[in-house]
Amino acid sequence: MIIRKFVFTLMYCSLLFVCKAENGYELWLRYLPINDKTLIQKYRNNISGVLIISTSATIDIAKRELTTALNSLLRAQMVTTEKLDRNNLIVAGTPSANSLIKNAGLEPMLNQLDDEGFIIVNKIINTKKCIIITGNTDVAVLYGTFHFLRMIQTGQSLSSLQVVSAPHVKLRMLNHWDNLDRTVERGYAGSSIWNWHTLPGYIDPRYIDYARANASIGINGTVLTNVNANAVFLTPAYLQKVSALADVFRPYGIKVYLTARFSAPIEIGKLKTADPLDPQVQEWWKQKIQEIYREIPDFGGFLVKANSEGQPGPQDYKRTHTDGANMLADAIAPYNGIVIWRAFVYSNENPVDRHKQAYHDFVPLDGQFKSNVLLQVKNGAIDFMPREPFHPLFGAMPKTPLMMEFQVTQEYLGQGTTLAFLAPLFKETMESDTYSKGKGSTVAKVIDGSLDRHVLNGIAAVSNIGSDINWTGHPLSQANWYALGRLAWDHSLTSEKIAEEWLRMTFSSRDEFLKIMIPLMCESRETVVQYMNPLGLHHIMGTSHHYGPAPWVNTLSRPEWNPVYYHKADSAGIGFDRTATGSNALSQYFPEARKRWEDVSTCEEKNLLWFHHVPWTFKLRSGRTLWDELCYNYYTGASKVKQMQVSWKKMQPFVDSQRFNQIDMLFQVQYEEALWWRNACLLYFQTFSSMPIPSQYEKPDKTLEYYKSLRFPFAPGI
Ligand code: BDP
Repeated sequence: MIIRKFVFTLMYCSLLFVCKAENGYELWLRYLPINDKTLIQKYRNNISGVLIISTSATIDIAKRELTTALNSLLRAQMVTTEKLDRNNLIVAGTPSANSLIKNAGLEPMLNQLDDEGFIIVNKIINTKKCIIITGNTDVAVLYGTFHFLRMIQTGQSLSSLQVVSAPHVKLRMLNHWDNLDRTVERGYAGSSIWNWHTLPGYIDPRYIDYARANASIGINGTVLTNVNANAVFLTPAYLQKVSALADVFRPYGIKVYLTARFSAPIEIGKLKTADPLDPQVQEWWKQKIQEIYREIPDFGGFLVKANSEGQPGPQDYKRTHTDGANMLADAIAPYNGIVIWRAFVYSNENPVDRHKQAYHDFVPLDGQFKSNVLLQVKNGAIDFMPREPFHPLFGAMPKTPLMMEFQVTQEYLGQGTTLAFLAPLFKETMESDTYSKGKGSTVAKVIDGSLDRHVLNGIAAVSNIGSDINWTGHPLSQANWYALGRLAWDHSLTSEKIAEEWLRMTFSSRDEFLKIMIPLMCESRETVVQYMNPLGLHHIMGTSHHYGPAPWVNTLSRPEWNPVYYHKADSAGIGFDRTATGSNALSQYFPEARKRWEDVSTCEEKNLLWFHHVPWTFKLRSGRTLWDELCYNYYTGASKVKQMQVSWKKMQPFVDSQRFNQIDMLFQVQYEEALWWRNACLLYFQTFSSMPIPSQYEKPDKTLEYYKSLRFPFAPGI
């Protein structure tokens, strides 16, 4: 008994030791000492030190990362050397900088890699066992270094190493919707991390940590500024600030991009017009771009939101999107810069179903864009909803490289108080079959360029990063930043694998923890769909801030600004008829793709109300009526949040108290919000269905009037 007590106390103390308070700043790069004695010994037997010949700032970063990480993970002092004087060294570098690597017989493998892919192998060189981390460029070596450290952080074996890894897409980017005044549009993690006022003189160490975190997951581009752009960012004083950031990011393989406000020639250039066909305007952009490249020689290019939601653009001058994009593309081409033109275009003057507008505008332009233009398309045709069918533009513009735009910040998925692990959402879109070139023409193949042989290709996501100490506000939302990078590198990774990696590195590798947390993370987004927007409902969030439910709003001046436009509930039923009898948005999909949605009786139920207006008494596959199924989803979704909360409480022994408590409280907030969504939506839709909430469910404790009266004038992110 006494012995048992003693053992228990020892275990408890060791857990306490592991679980020292953490604020989340370290992200997935904590490098805590490995606790498992056998494992640590195995690693120590395989690693004696680091052999890296310093040749560049990037290689120095790899060296620092390897030594500090290994010293900490293995509780050892790593030898650093430039000579192969012992067994079990990590030999890292490019073949051109290190003759040991050059002569290691890796050319055939290296020749198959681009300039970012890497190789990690065991080798015997001059009778010495070693592990080689290499690639064709310094940044490839850095990516390999982070991969190698991830292997150790996640407990993988280092014998028989045969890692050959290259990114699936070229541009792997974050889009910051950050403003001059440090507010962040749709940001829920504090203010912008870019402190424009103190740049370029003061380099906040956070900029370096940001670059390091991004490099660790392969992100190689960052758009620093909001798509609702401000021309001031293109003035000399701000270009110097941007240049200072570019200097910090460069050794980490990250290029900076800016959003270009189309009317900048008028606003900061004092011209009378921004007409893309006006020679003075063209000259103005040429000069501006020259100035940018003088400051930032490896500037990536521009991201442009034009003629959408009130932003200026070429259509203001009766020109097309191609006129606008190509004018910038021509001006930036001499510097190898690119133009990323957004397809998120809808006009509040256009009465056509918003779902159809981008396709209408852009498909006729296929083949007319310059070769350094990409079209950035949101994953769905409406707007980053908790669930959307894939955008019909994917597959419909084979002559234009289409870049994916996801949203990592959770504007429509509960914002800063909700766990919604987004890898399953990203995967769902990427794995959707467009049938554009027959079966298997997945969105992933459109995006990675393999379907239509585009060399330029990419994935971007609206960032969720802010000045909060843990970067993302909700500690578990860090996983979405991580997932974006990992999937952009390799879209074949499963959500479970990504969740597991992230959880092991960010929290704990204990089986008891992972067994609960991997499924919990992976099911979390579906849970959010269930209690917010089940069965294909969409855009019924609160007006402007998009926080909480407001399906009743019908007073805004344009129809498509009102949630009632999207759910169309009436006494007959609910849902948006996008079939031939309605807006016929379905006709924009290839016939094989639309088959799964066309017929109300066979339509995938998760998208039913996206495409059909369905009677309340319609029978679903479960045998329930549509109304009962709606109730079932709202109640099940909310109760799943409760279950997540209960499961999280059991994770206390494996997590430090600071992060444990924060997440614990956030689950309580999420639960209350889930009840709010459930009650408000059902009470409102009930005014149309006139059907009772099935008796097994507890009744909403507040009235519809109460929910309608709630106001959030200071909700973040507006
Ligand atoms: C919407 C956001 C808005 C953005 C817009 C966009 O509410 O703030 O400006 O997307 O992507 O979802 O341009």
